[in-house]
Amino acid sequence: MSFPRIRRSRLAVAALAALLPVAALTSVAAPAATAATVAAVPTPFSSIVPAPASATPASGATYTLASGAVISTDVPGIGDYLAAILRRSTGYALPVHTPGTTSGGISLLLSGAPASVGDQGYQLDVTASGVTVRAGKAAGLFSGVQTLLQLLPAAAQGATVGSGPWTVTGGKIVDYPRYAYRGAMLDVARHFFTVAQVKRYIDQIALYKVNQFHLHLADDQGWRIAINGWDRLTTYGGSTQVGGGSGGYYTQAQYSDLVAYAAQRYITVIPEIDMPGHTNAAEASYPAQLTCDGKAPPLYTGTDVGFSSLCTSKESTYQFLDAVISQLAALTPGPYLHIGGDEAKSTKPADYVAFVNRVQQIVASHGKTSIGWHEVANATLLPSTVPQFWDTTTSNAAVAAAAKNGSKILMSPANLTYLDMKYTSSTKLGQDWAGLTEVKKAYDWNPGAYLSGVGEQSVLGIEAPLWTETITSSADIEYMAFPRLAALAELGWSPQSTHNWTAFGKRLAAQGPLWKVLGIAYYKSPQVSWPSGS
Ligand code: TNX
Repeated sequence: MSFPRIRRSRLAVAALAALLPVAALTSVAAPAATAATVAAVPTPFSSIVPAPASATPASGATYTLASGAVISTDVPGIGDYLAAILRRSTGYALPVHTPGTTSGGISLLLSGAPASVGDQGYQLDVTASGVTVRAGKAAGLFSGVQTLLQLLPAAAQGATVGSGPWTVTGGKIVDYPRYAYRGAMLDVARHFFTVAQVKRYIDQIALYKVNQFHLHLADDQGWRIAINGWDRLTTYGGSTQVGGGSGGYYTQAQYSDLVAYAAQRYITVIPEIDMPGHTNAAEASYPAQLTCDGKAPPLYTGTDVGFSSLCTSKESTYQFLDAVISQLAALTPGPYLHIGGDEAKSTKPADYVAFVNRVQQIVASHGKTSIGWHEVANATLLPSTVPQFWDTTTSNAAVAAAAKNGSKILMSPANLTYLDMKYTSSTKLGQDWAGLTEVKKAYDWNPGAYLSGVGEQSVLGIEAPLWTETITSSADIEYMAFPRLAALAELGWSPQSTHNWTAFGKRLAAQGPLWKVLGIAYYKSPQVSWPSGS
């Protein structure tokens, strides 16, 4: 088939791919598409990822963004965010105003939403005259904007001006999350990623209403965040990575910039300093304070785990941790600091328990709540401390006891949520110690009924970690994260009643054209019927 007018624009072709029925794209004899054909097939509500709590299309009604449209908003930052995306792709001026001065166009309002949407949900109404998103809080408004963006043609998120029309399915959506915490983790310790690379990933996770971004900032291979008064952590401890490259680190100003960038997308950053194991880089930098024998181990560029431990019996270890934790707390507006705690195979069990008990207190003394990998449940947890379950089993006595004691549990079973697991045995990147994880497997489980003794009410949410022993570029990140991150984001947001692989597979397929437009190097899982051209 031929699209003479737009033949040279890959973005425009991708936009058409998003909108045309699959048959039209696969059949050689299909007639050339016209603007009218395109406009007749706006993205249906059934394509939205994560699936909304409720969505009612109004048959026949659509809204088409006009060149003179105005964005009216109670939250200027969200209006500006949406306008910046749509100005690039539509070429329209899209001025952003406070509400009340105009009608029609796009309205983003902090009034009139039903109470059922809570702090993170929204209501979206699309009529022929305009689009209105209503929410109780700005976070909900931002989620509603993501839904609106998905309902527009994929080219609406493109980097260059497309031809439109920019048409949205009419109807009403009332939507809110199943879990308050929907997270993604990036390991910047095994391989370092620049601020620009991290921002790119933050932009991508925001598309799917992920609202927590966990940064794994220190491990055996590198320390990646500047701590005042402890310069060697970064200048020496941050100077390498897996494979022996030059590593890197964030200044505190760069970290704050990431926190602010995430906050503009209603994403909370959770910094992790892994301890008492996974600490070779710190020990190599400050052996007198942090190792029991005072000797510096060499920097480490391999991928083994479990060989390092802070000296839990030295007071200087806790003075160091107080400096690290107080500075991270001051830089981090969110409530959580992650204290690691996994695979401390070189720490005696009794020392581990005493260490975790004490570190929890240090975190609390700086006004923050601890998250730790689930081994921390072997210590005496504060009820506010959140164990993050990462094992491949479906029962864990210590985690069940923590839940019984009032702790909320964060669910990251490695066999289902680890984005560094290979999809199939022939996946070039990644590991397979927790199994192979195709997208259907990542989707097909129920976080609220998975771990014995940890029911729906005990689940804080779900997180998808991406460990980076084998991951070195944004394309690598994207290949491992997409499409699985979208599946996990849906598990965190959508009601269990929407859970259905067949329907989800279709929703996922509808993301292909968007990922193409955004240049996301996703894995084209054969379990999904991706539209041709996407
Ligand atoms: C286990 S899971 C680890 C990480 C590795 C990961 C690789 C967990 C809390 N620890 O140190 O990077 O496996 O998949």
